[in-house]
Amino acid sequence: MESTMLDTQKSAALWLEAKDLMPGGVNSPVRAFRSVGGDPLFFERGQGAHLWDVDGNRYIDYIGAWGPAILGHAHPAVIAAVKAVLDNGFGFGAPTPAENQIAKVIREALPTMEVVRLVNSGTEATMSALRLARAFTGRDKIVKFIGCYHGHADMLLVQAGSGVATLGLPDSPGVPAASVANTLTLPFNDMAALDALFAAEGDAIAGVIIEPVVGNAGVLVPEPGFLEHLRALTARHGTLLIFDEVMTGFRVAWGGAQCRFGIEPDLTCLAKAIGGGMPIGAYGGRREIMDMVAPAGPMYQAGTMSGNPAAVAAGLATLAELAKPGVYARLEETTQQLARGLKQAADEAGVPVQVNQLGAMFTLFFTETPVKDWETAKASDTAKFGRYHRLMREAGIYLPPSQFEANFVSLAHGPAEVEATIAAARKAFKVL
Ligand code: HOZ
Repeated sequence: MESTMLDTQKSAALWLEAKDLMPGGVNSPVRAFRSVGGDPLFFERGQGAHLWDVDGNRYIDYIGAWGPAILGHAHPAVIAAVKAVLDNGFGFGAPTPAENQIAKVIREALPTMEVVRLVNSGTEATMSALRLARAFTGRDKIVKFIGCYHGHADMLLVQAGSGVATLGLPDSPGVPAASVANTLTLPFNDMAALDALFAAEGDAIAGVIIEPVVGNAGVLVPEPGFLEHLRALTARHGTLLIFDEVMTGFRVAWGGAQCRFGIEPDLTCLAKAIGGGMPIGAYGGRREIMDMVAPAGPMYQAGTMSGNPAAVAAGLATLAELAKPGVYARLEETTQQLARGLKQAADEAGVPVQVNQLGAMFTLFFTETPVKDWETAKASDTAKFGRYHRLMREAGIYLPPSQFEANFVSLAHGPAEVEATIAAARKAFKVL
């Protein structure tokens, strides 16, 4: 392992303590750096595109709180909006005007979400959307794609991406066989497999859930026609199409992946960016489907913290910034420059990589073969990724600690950050 030049003594001491206090020392698995080596850093503060660890080292951040920090950390408008509501109390377990406002903004951006229910996380959103698909269709089977991660509800912990894939875990113990008996899986981007499954079981499938641009296997971009075909097939069989836009919503475009690709899902799940860093989630869709949700209808789903004023205020302030003209063109341009620069630096050093990018998300895979699904993603050289991660960390670039996660770029990343990141990568590629 490369020698550590940064002084990270305070992080090291905290890590020692954390390992005794929390499972694996963390509150979410990939944070433990198991697949990249080295000890996790503890952070004190974030500002714009930067993070500072407890030892005072500064990093350019590409995790972005795993997606929510699309404006950069501690954006003044978001801080001010949250401060403004805190004096009035943290939540009342009752309706507030701000909930109407955020539902209107979401519907304006993603018109397929005619009716919106706020929840507290992406996991809650996907879990509820699938219950709703089952309630609406009266069918039990659901379909997910291999390498997609939709949170940690029992029925979805099957061939999942993100931390499950990073740690190479089998389908999780504690999930009863009965909970996943109706979960069918398919390879992403494989139209023939999709056709075969629907020919055999289409009329028994309640819903298909998909990350329209996958972030949780690293970034996988849908091949032309794949999402269109999925839409047509699900419509023909009366199966609901659920877009998990927890990562892509308000990130790859103002209207998310569905707007970018011109596809109308029946239900959509959101989280991350719509809370600007506060815990939030949402699911929504066609009125006739959402009318099944209690108390409008019989499908039960509830939450004490749902729509809490601080999260909604942070979300509204974030969305107001994202609604400004030119924002998405800027995000795209910055991310493309970064992706191109990293690829060029790797090519110059003779290191085979693939860089998948769409909107403000990208992944650099250490493999010669184009990456289009989980099979091709997992062929990446994860040991090399680990070395790259450590070298970049030493150079002050903080990347997601897994080959199978997306890098998130924010509006606070500019030419200086792009240049510094490519320069660090150029040095890293030379010694890999
Ligand atoms: N599973 C999340 C990323 N895909 C990680 C969340 C976290 O550790 O905060």
